[in-house]
Amino acid sequence: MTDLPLCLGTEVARARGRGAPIVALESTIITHGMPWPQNLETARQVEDEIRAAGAVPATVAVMGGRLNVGLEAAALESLARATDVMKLSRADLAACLVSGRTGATTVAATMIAAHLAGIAVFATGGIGGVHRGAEQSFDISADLGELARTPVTVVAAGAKAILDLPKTLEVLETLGVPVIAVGQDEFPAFWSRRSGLRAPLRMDSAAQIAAAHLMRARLGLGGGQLVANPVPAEAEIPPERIQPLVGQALREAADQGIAAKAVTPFLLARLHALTGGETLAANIALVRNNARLAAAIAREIRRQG
Ligand code: PSU
Ligand code: MN
Repeated sequence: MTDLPLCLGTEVARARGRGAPIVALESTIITHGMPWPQNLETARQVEDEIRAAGAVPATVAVMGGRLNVGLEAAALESLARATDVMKLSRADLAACLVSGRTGATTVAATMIAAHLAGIAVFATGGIGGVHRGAEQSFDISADLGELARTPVTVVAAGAKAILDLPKTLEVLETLGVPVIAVGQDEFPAFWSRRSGLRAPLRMDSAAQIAAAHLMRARLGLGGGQLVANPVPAEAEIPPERIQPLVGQALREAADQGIAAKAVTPFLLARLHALTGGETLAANIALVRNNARLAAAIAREIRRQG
Protein backbone atom coordinates (compact mmCIF):
# COMPACT_ATOMS: atom_id res chain seq x y z
CA MET A 1 0.00 0.00 0.00
CA THR A 2 2.37 2.75 -1.25
CA ASP A 3 3.03 5.17 1.59
CA LEU A 4 -0.09 4.47 3.65
CA PRO A 5 0.68 2.57 6.87
CA LEU A 6 -2.25 0.34 5.93
CA CYS A 7 -1.88 -3.41 6.36
CA LEU A 8 -4.55 -5.66 4.88
CA GLY A 9 -5.03 -9.11 6.44
CA THR A 10 -4.52 -12.13 4.13
CA GLU A 11 -8.24 -12.87 3.79
CA VAL A 12 -9.05 -9.19 3.18
CA ALA A 13 -6.30 -8.74 0.58
CA ARG A 14 -7.57 -11.79 -1.30
CA ALA A 15 -11.16 -10.54 -1.14
CA ARG A 16 -10.09 -7.16 -2.46
CA GLY A 17 -8.23 -8.85 -5.31
CA ARG A 18 -11.37 -10.62 -6.51
CA GLY A 19 -13.77 -7.79 -5.66
CA ALA A 20 -15.58 -9.81 -3.01
CA PRO A 21 -17.82 -8.04 -0.47
CA ILE A 22 -16.03 -7.01 2.75
CA VAL A 23 -17.44 -5.82 6.09
CA ALA A 24 -15.27 -3.76 8.47
CA LEU A 25 -15.49 -4.34 12.23
CA GLU A 26 -14.37 -2.09 15.06
CA SER A 27 -12.14 -3.16 17.93
CA THR A 28 -13.07 -0.82 20.80
CA ILE A 29 -15.99 -3.14 21.47
CA ILE A 30 -13.34 -5.86 22.02
CA THR A 31 -10.96 -3.90 24.26
CA HIS A 32 -13.27 -1.43 26.02
CA GLY A 33 -16.80 -2.72 25.44
CA MET A 34 -16.75 -6.33 26.65
CA PRO A 35 -14.84 -8.31 29.30
CA TRP A 36 -12.42 -11.14 28.60
CA PRO A 37 -13.08 -13.85 27.41
CA GLN A 38 -16.51 -12.97 25.97
CA ASN A 39 -14.81 -10.22 23.95
CA LEU A 40 -12.69 -12.71 21.99
CA GLU A 41 -15.52 -15.24 21.62
CA THR A 42 -17.80 -12.51 20.30
CA ALA A 43 -15.17 -11.10 17.93
CA ARG A 44 -14.72 -14.57 16.43
CA GLN A 45 -18.46 -15.24 16.23
CA VAL A 46 -19.06 -11.90 14.52
CA GLU A 47 -16.36 -12.65 11.94
CA ASP A 48 -17.92 -16.09 11.34
CA GLU A 49 -21.40 -14.60 10.89
CA ILE A 50 -20.00 -12.42 8.11
CA ARG A 51 -18.27 -15.36 6.41
CA ALA A 52 -21.43 -17.49 6.68
CA ALA A 53 -23.36 -14.66 5.03
CA GLY A 54 -21.01 -14.62 2.04
CA ALA A 55 -18.70 -11.69 2.86
CA VAL A 56 -15.23 -11.26 4.36
CA PRO A 57 -14.69 -9.68 7.82
CA ALA A 58 -12.06 -6.99 8.35
CA THR A 59 -11.46 -6.21 12.01
CA VAL A 60 -9.57 -2.92 12.37
CA ALA A 61 -6.90 -2.09 14.97
CA VAL A 62 -3.57 -0.27 15.26
CA MET A 63 -0.73 -2.62 16.15
CA GLY A 64 3.02 -2.19 15.65
CA GLY A 65 2.75 1.16 13.88
CA ARG A 66 0.32 -0.16 11.28
CA LEU A 67 -3.35 0.41 10.64
CA ASN A 68 -4.48 -3.20 10.32
CA VAL A 69 -7.58 -3.96 8.30
CA GLY A 70 -8.23 -7.64 8.92
CA LEU A 71 -6.50 -9.34 11.86
CA GLU A 72 -5.00 -12.82 11.81
CA ALA A 73 -6.26 -15.13 14.60
CA ALA A 74 -3.22 -14.57 16.85
CA ALA A 75 -3.44 -10.78 16.54
CA LEU A 76 -7.15 -10.84 17.38
CA GLU A 77 -6.45 -12.88 20.49
CA SER A 78 -3.57 -10.70 21.66
CA LEU A 79 -5.73 -7.58 21.20
CA ALA A 80 -8.57 -9.17 23.22
CA ARG A 81 -6.12 -10.03 26.04
CA ALA A 82 -4.32 -6.67 26.02
CA THR A 83 -4.95 -4.22 28.84
CA ASP A 84 -3.04 -1.04 27.93
CA VAL A 85 -4.85 -0.23 24.70
CA MET A 86 -5.62 3.28 23.43
CA LYS A 87 -9.23 4.03 22.44
CA LEU A 88 -8.85 5.66 19.04
CA SER A 89 -11.08 8.16 17.35
CA ARG A 90 -10.24 10.55 14.45
CA ALA A 91 -8.19 12.70 16.85
CA ASP A 92 -5.79 9.99 18.09
CA LEU A 93 -5.32 7.71 15.09
CA ALA A 94 -2.15 9.32 13.71
CA ALA A 95 -0.60 9.84 17.16
CA CYS A 96 -1.10 6.16 17.99
CA LEU A 97 0.43 5.05 14.68
CA VAL A 98 3.61 7.08 15.21
CA SER A 99 3.92 6.06 18.87
CA GLY A 100 3.98 2.33 18.08
CA ARG A 101 1.35 1.67 20.74
CA THR A 102 -1.64 -0.63 20.36
CA GLY A 103 -4.94 1.08 19.68
CA ALA A 104 -8.52 -0.08 19.27
CA THR A 105 -10.68 1.79 16.79
CA THR A 106 -14.04 3.31 17.70
CA VAL A 107 -16.79 3.75 15.13
CA ALA A 108 -15.18 7.00 13.92
CA ALA A 109 -11.67 5.57 13.47
CA THR A 110 -13.00 2.33 11.94
CA MET A 111 -14.93 4.33 9.33
CA ILE A 112 -11.71 6.16 8.40
CA ALA A 113 -9.79 2.87 8.06
CA ALA A 114 -12.59 1.21 6.10
CA HIS A 115 -12.74 4.09 3.65
CA LEU A 116 -8.94 4.05 3.17
CA ALA A 117 -9.16 0.33 2.40
CA GLY A 118 -12.08 0.76 -0.03
CA ILE A 119 -14.63 -0.92 2.24
CA ALA A 120 -18.18 0.46 2.07
CA VAL A 121 -19.91 -1.28 4.98
CA PHE A 122 -19.14 -1.59 8.67
CA ALA A 123 -20.93 -3.46 11.47
CA THR A 124 -20.85 -2.55 15.16
CA GLY A 125 -23.03 -2.69 18.27
CA GLY A 126 -24.12 0.86 18.94
CA ILE A 127 -22.66 4.18 17.85
CA GLY A 128 -21.58 6.91 20.25
CA GLY A 129 -23.79 10.01 20.38
CA VAL A 130 -24.88 12.93 22.50
CA HIS A 131 -24.47 12.11 26.18
CA ARG A 132 -27.13 13.01 28.71
CA GLY A 133 -26.26 16.35 30.27
CA ALA A 134 -24.29 17.33 27.14
CA GLU A 135 -25.63 20.88 27.59
CA GLN A 136 -23.23 20.99 30.57
CA SER A 137 -20.48 18.51 29.65
CA PHE A 138 -20.39 19.11 25.87
CA ASP A 139 -19.83 15.34 25.54
CA ILE A 140 -20.80 14.50 21.98
CA SER A 141 -19.14 11.49 20.34
CA ALA A 142 -16.87 12.09 17.37
CA ASP A 143 -18.78 9.19 15.76
CA LEU A 144 -21.48 11.68 14.72
CA GLY A 145 -19.09 14.03 12.92
CA GLU A 146 -17.48 11.05 11.20
CA LEU A 147 -20.83 9.82 9.91
CA ALA A 148 -21.24 13.27 8.39
CA ARG A 149 -17.97 13.17 6.44
CA THR A 150 -16.86 9.60 5.64
CA PRO A 151 -18.85 7.58 3.07
CA VAL A 152 -19.30 4.28 4.90
CA THR A 153 -22.64 2.65 5.75
CA VAL A 154 -22.61 1.77 9.46
CA VAL A 155 -24.92 -0.95 10.77
CA ALA A 156 -25.68 -0.54 14.50
CA ALA A 157 -28.58 -1.35 16.84
CA GLY A 158 -29.25 2.39 17.15
CA ALA A 159 -27.35 4.55 19.59
CA LYS A 160 -26.51 3.21 23.03
CA ALA A 161 -29.38 3.73 25.49
CA ILE A 162 -26.99 5.41 27.95
CA LEU A 163 -27.18 8.45 25.65
CA ASP A 164 -29.68 11.23 25.08
CA LEU A 165 -31.40 9.70 22.06
CA PRO A 166 -33.58 12.67 21.01
CA LYS A 167 -30.52 14.96 21.01
CA THR A 168 -28.48 12.33 19.14
CA LEU A 169 -31.13 12.20 16.41
CA GLU A 170 -31.25 16.01 16.24
CA VAL A 171 -27.48 16.27 15.77
CA LEU A 172 -27.53 13.56 13.07
CA GLU A 173 -30.24 15.49 11.27
CA THR A 174 -28.25 18.73 11.51
CA LEU A 175 -25.19 16.94 10.10
CA GLY A 176 -27.17 15.50 7.20
CA VAL A 177 -26.71 11.86 8.18
CA PRO A 178 -29.45 9.50 6.97
CA VAL A 179 -30.79 7.47 9.91
CA ILE A 180 -32.54 4.37 8.62
CA ALA A 181 -34.53 2.06 10.90
CA VAL A 182 -34.73 -1.48 9.56
CA GLY A 183 -38.13 -3.17 9.42
CA GLN A 184 -39.86 -0.81 11.84
CA ASP A 185 -40.79 2.86 12.13
CA GLU A 186 -39.20 3.37 15.54
CA PHE A 187 -35.54 4.16 16.18
CA PRO A 188 -34.16 1.20 18.17
CA ALA A 189 -32.35 1.81 21.48
CA PHE A 190 -29.48 -0.70 21.48
CA TRP A 191 -30.54 -3.25 24.16
CA SER A 192 -34.23 -2.49 23.44
CA ARG A 193 -36.11 -2.55 20.15
CA ARG A 194 -38.12 0.51 21.14
CA SER A 195 -37.10 4.06 22.04
CA GLY A 196 -40.42 5.88 21.70
CA LEU A 197 -38.80 7.94 18.91
CA ARG A 198 -39.70 7.73 15.26
CA ALA A 199 -36.71 7.12 12.98
CA PRO A 200 -36.33 9.68 10.19
CA LEU A 201 -36.21 6.92 7.53
CA ARG A 202 -37.27 3.29 7.29
CA MET A 203 -36.08 0.56 4.91
CA ASP A 204 -37.05 -3.09 4.86
CA SER A 205 -34.31 -4.73 2.78
CA ALA A 206 -30.55 -4.85 2.34
CA ALA A 207 -31.09 -4.14 -1.36
CA GLN A 208 -32.80 -0.83 -0.60
CA ILE A 209 -30.08 0.23 1.85
CA ALA A 210 -27.38 -0.66 -0.70
CA ALA A 211 -29.20 1.32 -3.41
CA ALA A 212 -29.33 4.37 -1.13
CA HIS A 213 -25.59 4.03 -0.40
CA LEU A 214 -24.80 3.94 -4.12
CA MET A 215 -27.17 6.84 -4.86
CA ARG A 216 -25.45 9.00 -2.24
CA ALA A 217 -22.11 8.32 -3.94
CA ARG A 218 -23.54 9.25 -7.35
CA LEU A 219 -24.83 12.49 -5.89
CA GLY A 220 -21.37 13.20 -4.44
CA LEU A 221 -22.89 13.76 -1.01
CA GLY A 222 -20.02 12.38 1.05
CA GLY A 223 -20.70 11.09 4.53
CA GLY A 224 -22.17 7.79 5.60
CA GLN A 225 -25.50 6.27 6.50
CA LEU A 226 -26.55 5.03 9.92
CA VAL A 227 -28.52 1.79 9.62
CA ALA A 228 -30.39 1.17 12.88
CA ASN A 229 -31.13 -2.55 13.11
CA PRO A 230 -33.21 -3.56 16.16
CA VAL A 231 -31.81 -6.16 18.59
CA PRO A 232 -33.43 -9.60 17.98
CA ALA A 233 -36.66 -9.88 20.03
CA GLU A 234 -35.47 -12.91 22.02
CA ALA A 235 -32.41 -11.01 23.28
CA GLU A 236 -33.92 -7.60 24.00
CA ILE A 237 -34.18 -5.97 27.41
CA PRO A 238 -37.33 -3.84 27.70
CA PRO A 239 -36.70 -0.09 28.24
CA GLU A 240 -38.69 -0.14 31.52
CA ARG A 241 -36.14 -2.54 33.00
CA ILE A 242 -32.93 -1.02 31.66
CA GLN A 243 -33.66 2.69 32.15
CA PRO A 244 -33.57 2.76 36.00
CA LEU A 245 -30.23 0.93 35.90
CA VAL A 246 -28.89 3.39 33.31
CA GLY A 247 -29.88 6.14 35.75
CA GLN A 248 -27.96 4.44 38.54
CA ALA A 249 -24.84 3.91 36.38
CA LEU A 250 -24.94 7.57 35.30
CA ARG A 251 -25.12 8.73 38.93
CA GLU A 252 -22.15 6.53 39.81
CA ALA A 253 -20.18 7.94 36.87
CA ALA A 254 -20.92 11.50 38.03
CA ASP A 255 -19.99 10.71 41.66
CA GLN A 256 -16.69 9.17 40.57
CA GLY A 257 -15.86 12.04 38.21
CA ILE A 258 -15.70 9.78 35.12
CA ALA A 259 -15.27 11.99 32.04
CA ALA A 260 -14.38 12.09 28.34
CA LYS A 261 -13.33 8.78 26.74
CA ALA A 262 -13.83 6.83 29.96
CA VAL A 263 -17.58 7.49 30.13
CA THR A 264 -18.89 4.94 27.62
CA PRO A 265 -16.67 2.01 28.76
CA PHE A 266 -17.54 2.77 32.42
CA LEU A 267 -21.29 2.80 31.78
CA LEU A 268 -21.23 -0.39 29.69
CA ALA A 269 -19.21 -2.25 32.33
CA ARG A 270 -21.46 -1.04 35.16
CA LEU A 271 -24.61 -2.10 33.29
CA HIS A 272 -23.13 -5.52 32.57
CA ALA A 273 -22.60 -5.89 36.34
CA LEU A 274 -25.94 -4.36 37.41
CA THR A 275 -27.92 -6.67 35.09
CA GLY A 276 -25.92 -9.79 35.97
CA GLY A 277 -24.68 -10.10 32.40
CA GLU A 278 -28.01 -9.50 30.68
CA THR A 279 -26.80 -6.43 28.78
CA LEU A 280 -23.69 -8.35 27.71
CA ALA A 281 -25.83 -11.16 26.26
CA ALA A 282 -28.01 -8.62 24.44
CA ASN A 283 -24.90 -6.80 23.18
CA ILE A 284 -23.50 -10.04 21.75
CA ALA A 285 -26.80 -10.96 20.07
CA LEU A 286 -27.25 -7.53 18.50
CA VAL A 287 -23.73 -7.24 17.14
CA ARG A 288 -24.01 -10.69 15.51
CA ASN A 289 -27.35 -9.66 14.03
CA ASN A 290 -25.77 -6.46 12.70
CA ALA A 291 -22.92 -8.43 11.15
CA ARG A 292 -25.40 -10.56 9.19
CA LEU A 293 -27.24 -7.51 7.85
CA ALA A 294 -23.98 -5.71 7.02
CA ALA A 295 -22.83 -8.72 4.98
CA ALA A 296 -26.10 -8.71 3.04
CA ILE A 297 -25.72 -4.96 2.35
CA ALA A 298 -22.09 -5.42 1.22
CA ARG A 299 -23.18 -8.17 -1.18
CA GLU A 300 -25.95 -5.98 -2.57
CA ILE A 301 -23.57 -3.04 -3.08
CA ARG A 302 -21.31 -5.35 -5.04
CA ARG A 303 -24.25 -6.71 -7.07
CA GLN A 304 -25.81 -3.32 -7.87
CA GLY A 305 -22.63 -1.19 -8.06
N1 PSU B 1 -20.73 -0.41 20.77
C1 PSU B 1 -20.63 -1.38 21.72
N2 PSU B 1 -19.60 -1.26 22.62
C2 PSU B 1 -18.67 -0.25 22.55
C3 PSU B 1 -18.78 0.75 21.53
C4 PSU B 1 -19.84 0.61 20.68
O1 PSU B 1 -21.46 -2.29 21.77
O2 PSU B 1 -17.74 -0.22 23.34
C5 PSU B 1 -17.76 1.86 21.39
C6 PSU B 1 -17.68 2.22 19.92
O3 PSU B 1 -16.33 2.05 19.53
C7 PSU B 1 -18.08 3.66 19.83
C8 PSU B 1 -17.60 4.16 21.15
O4 PSU B 1 -17.50 4.32 18.74
O5 PSU B 1 -18.03 3.10 22.02
C9 PSU B 1 -18.16 5.52 21.50
O6 PSU B 1 -17.36 6.09 22.47
P1 PSU B 1 -17.52 7.66 22.83
O7 PSU B 1 -18.90 7.75 23.42
O8 PSU B 1 -16.43 7.94 23.83
O9 PSU B 1 -17.36 8.42 21.56
MN1 MN C 1 -17.34 11.36 24.57
